[in-house]
Amino acid sequence: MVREKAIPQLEGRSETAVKELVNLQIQTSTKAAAEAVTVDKAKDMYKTMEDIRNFEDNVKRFFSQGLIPGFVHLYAGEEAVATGICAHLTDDDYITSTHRGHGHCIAKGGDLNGMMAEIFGKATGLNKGKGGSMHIADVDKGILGANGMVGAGFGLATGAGMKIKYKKEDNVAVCFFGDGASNEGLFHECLNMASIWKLPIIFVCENNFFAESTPQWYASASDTIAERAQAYDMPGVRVDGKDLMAVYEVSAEYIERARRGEGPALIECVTYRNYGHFEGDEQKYKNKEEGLEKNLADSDPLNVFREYAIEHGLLSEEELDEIRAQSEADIEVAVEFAKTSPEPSPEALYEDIFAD
Ligand SMILES: Cc1ncc(C[n+]2csc(CCOP(=O)(O)OP(=O)(O)O)c2C)c(N)n1
Ligand SMILES: [Mg+2]
Repeated sequence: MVREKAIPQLEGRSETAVKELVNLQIQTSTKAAAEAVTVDKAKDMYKTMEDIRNFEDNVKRFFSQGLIPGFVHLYAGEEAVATGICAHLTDDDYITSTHRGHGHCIAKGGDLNGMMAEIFGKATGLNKGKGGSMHIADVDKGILGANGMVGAGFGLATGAGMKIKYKKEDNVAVCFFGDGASNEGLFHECLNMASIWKLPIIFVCENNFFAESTPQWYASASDTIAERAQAYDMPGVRVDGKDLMAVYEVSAEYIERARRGEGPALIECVTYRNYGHFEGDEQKYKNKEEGLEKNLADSDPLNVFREYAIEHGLLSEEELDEIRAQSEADIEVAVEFAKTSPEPSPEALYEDIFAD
């Protein structure tokens, strides 16, 4: 049967049509989520979002001062996605990340000092300063690595899912990926394989509507990424990725389902990146001043959560401010650690090349 598309493809997509697309079948947080979450969990999650934001503000600043080598892709604006998902994970669960990976690693428990030093290219970095922003990994925490190859995380997460199933563990693998990556071949191969083998994998699409400068409504044949799940016989759900409690609430169900051995799911989180594709991007393709993109850009996940927490009596404004101050202090320590750490020695070039 040929489905009548809600949105015409390519140049037929007007601003109004695209606006409908952004809000299509989107789930937002409910009051029940405030009753289900503990105060400690709410505090932890807000601290994580603040850590990501403060961490990145500093990376942005020091990159512009020439203190950070290499390339930097900032996650700011998307904090609620990594935080809401990783809040359900332990060190024994796995995540695969992307080129925009700082938020994933922080949310999965990556050490802030080690991460900042890694980005500064210092010997004390999580990966001895050899990986930098795009290759941070901490296997002991289940962080299988940020990744410069768009879509490569699908294969890694599927491998992790196979390992969990083979060893009869009750862990899960979470694969974070972008809207652009969803048009890579590996997306389809891995969703298919995960489904036929009922692997415990949660595919989390961070739909920020751009792959570099290409809009999702231009490049994608399907209106939503979530609807592609149908083709692979798994649940597909679309959630407001600016709304921490919505991500937390919706993902809980699918992560539990995967732990029970009932197979994978696809969660599409609708979000937006605050900055350019990379630091230095002029962003001429964006329009944050009006219409659709203004709405996305104006909705700040940290503020959305603060308002929710106060409105539902979860946390007071004073408590939220205290957490913000603690986060700023922690990131200051991380920056100092990174700045004062030594560079890797020239001999280190020849270490960690071959396995024993
Ligand atoms: C296999 C591959 N193709 C192309 C690129 C170049 N590239 C780097 S990031 C990117 C866009 C990715 O967009 P998306 O998946 O939506 O992630 P986002 O940057 O929005 O987080 C592209 C095309 C790459 N690094 N690897
Ligand atoms: Mg994108």
